[in-house]
Amino acid sequence: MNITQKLISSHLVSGRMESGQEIAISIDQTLTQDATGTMAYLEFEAMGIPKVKTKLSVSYVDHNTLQTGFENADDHRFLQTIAAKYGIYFSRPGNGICHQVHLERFAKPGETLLGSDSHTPNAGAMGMLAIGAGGLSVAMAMAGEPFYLIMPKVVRVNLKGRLPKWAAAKDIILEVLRKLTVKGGVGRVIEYAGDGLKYLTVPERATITNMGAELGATSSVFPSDEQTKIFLRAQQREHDLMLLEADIDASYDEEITIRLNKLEPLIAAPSSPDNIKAVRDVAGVPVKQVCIGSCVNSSFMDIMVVAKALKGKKVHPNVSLTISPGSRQVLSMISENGALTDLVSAGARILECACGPCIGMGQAPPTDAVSLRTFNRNFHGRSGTPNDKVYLCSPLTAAVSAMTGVITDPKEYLKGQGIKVKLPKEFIIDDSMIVSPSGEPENVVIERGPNIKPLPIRGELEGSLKAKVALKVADNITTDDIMPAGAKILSLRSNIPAISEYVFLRIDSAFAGRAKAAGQSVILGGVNYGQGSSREHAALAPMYLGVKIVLAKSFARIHRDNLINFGILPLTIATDIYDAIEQESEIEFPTLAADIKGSPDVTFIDTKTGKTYKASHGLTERQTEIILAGGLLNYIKGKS
Ligand code: MIC
Ligand code: SF4
Repeated sequence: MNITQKLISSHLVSGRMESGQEIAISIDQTLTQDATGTMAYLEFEAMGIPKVKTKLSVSYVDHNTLQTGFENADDHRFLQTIAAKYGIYFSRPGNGICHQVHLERFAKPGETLLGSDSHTPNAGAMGMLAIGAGGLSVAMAMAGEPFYLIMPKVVRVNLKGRLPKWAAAKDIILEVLRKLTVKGGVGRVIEYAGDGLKYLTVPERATITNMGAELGATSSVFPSDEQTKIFLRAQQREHDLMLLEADIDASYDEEITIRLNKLEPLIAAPSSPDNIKAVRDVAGVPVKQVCIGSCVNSSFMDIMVVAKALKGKKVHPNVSLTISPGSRQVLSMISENGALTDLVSAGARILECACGPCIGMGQAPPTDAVSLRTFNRNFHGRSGTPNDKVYLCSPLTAAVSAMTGVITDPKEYLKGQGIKVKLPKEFIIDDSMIVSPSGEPENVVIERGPNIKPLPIRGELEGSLKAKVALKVADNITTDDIMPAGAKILSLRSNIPAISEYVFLRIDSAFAGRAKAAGQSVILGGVNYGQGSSREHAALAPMYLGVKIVLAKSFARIHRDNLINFGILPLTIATDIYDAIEQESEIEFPTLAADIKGSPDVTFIDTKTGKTYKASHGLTERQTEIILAGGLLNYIKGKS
């Protein structure tokens, strides 16, 4: 067996391990972050279970840390008190970004992790099966229910040889993105193998598994080996080690090879993580902002590379350089070893250990300016500036460009040399900002601010439906397009009526009003609809506005699950149907519920032309029942 098969078979609850089949796996650990967490815990609370049933559940606060009003601060209190009551560890704001902290302190080889954040596969760096999902799926896992997914295909990525000094783990994943694109990982787990593995430390591996999310992959995984042992030992967690490797005769569905010694510094140009170019091909482009950090490149080693590059030098006067260390552990280490002073002396602006600019919480770049970021996503407008020009690259490329003021190839700048940082023998261990669950849960009072509104729930699926296409969109629509984040909107994550006003804001600011007025509507999408984040708000808020069905050429995995969980029917259509239907077309589904029950296709009619079309629902039996019930919560209630 390969590693993925080993991890799945040791957690298999139901189904056959054949790609394309629905399987259910047991979940050992869960993680949530604050932007998805409030909903996930409201959902968990509604299930009426006294304590989480997982081996470990952790609630992080890292997204909404600006606190421009009372909303976020209230949410943090809610999260802390509900964690204390239900047996969940609480990582306080300031302790770091969920994926970085989880890797440092909790990830465990051989186990499964379900997180309400799309970059949860970060922990796959340590031989874990780590999957991102919507908050409701995570709430179900906390309630002890298995997680349902389609048995993925397994892609073996052979890493051969050793990275040159000027290239980094980020360049490896950018190369994978160049080869596979943002939809190349859909329905797949990306499993890393080859002789190049032995040189890659766990934090470097995490850079690679983290951005597997940008491939649309179900997860990404590395073996648990000598490097895992070294990392766990340095984190004083060697007792968590379990070695896990693929069998020598393991088979894979697909295979690609990357020769690490041939890799050069790469960069994702605006505005998609798969718009990959060689850094030398865009060298010389003026840069006004450089942001280092985010869950993909904020480890101690990442920040040390930057500090070493900047030591004794200055940031270019036209560049604003920000640094967000991934965790309090990273910040403590760079302050103790003096690297923080080097960064500050060079002119870096030090931000808190949080997602920050990655999710548009401050540091929106100037108009028409290039922003160079070590992050994982550069979707249009995500930075907070309309028509932004965000490039994604390695910390080394970012650091040298911050000094020159133009995009700069580190190989060139360092004259064929590089900057490598070794994994420390010991990390500073201080878990005092991780609060353990209360020993007296019955005495914990859950604090709820006025921003926390109850979860809207829809009724059963309509027997028939006539509705207008409220919006027609192109391929690769992201959940940032559907439900934008950023400083203004993110604080409303616990308030669906309020946040729903912003649905599709950047694509069509009249959408929310139009959909609400229509009462019921349909969205027409292209390929890979809903790629990107796991935010279930991208399903919940449209559902609140009356969206009943999304017709698209194809869907991203997490978003499709979220649509089903909240009772919006995802239907797949052929390109000619997409072309034939317009925004404002009125379409009728005369036998909607009956079609779902009895056939793989749903019939619908364009009322203007009278033409009849077929769309396929691809729902499993379980999903069919959920959709008929009007969503997962109704379905569970109906069963109990
Ligand atoms: C993101 O990177 O888009 C986020 C913000 O971390 C999301 C979660 C969210 O929207 O709260 C994700 O990746 O799942
Ligand atoms: Fe936070 Fe950005 Fe990572 Fe999402 S991608 S978890 S916003 S740092």
